Amino acid sequence: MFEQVKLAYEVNGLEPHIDQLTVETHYGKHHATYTKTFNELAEKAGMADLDVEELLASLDKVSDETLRKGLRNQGGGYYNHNLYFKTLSPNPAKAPTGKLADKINETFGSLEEVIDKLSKAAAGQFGSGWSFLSADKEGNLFVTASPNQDNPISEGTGRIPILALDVWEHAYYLKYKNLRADYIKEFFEVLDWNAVSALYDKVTG
Ligand code: MN3
Repeated sequence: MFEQVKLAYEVNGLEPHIDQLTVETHYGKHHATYTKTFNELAEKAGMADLDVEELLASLDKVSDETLRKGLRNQGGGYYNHNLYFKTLSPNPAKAPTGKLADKINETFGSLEEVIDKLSKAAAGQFGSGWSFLSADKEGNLFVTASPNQDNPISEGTGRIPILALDVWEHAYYLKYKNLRADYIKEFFEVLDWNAVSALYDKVTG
């Protein structure tokens, strides 16, 4: 059974940056539905016992095309939203620490620069999708964007996302309407870099 991550804050905890109705709808409806449907499909595919990252990395083993697409979309939706909601916080650390802080400076020059790259990737994603900061096992960092519910795992890169910025309209339209760039800016006001740093440490051992 793949569990939807529990929110570590109240549904209004991210106000005013991300509003209560958006969290209620996004987490309580969209994410909940991805979770439910993904569990059904994983069961059907006989993959319910796999780790979710392992499952998303082995979609090419699913021969039924409809099932494979379903797992990619629903499993990606389940996974990406777990990452999104667990790295947001009402009291976020505004900068990374330890190994991640060093690697960001080495790779991008500064925290401001990686935020700018992630923001541009998110703003430039045509239609629904995400931007990600991901890491490989050697600790290298990558900023990318993906359409739909794809991510660096289901795209077969072998990289693990540690930061996920949702730019589907359901993530911002209730408050920000067409102003995606405004939402992107506010996302970073509630992004907890401690959580991202911890994920980086986990990926890189
Ligand atoms: Mn979403």
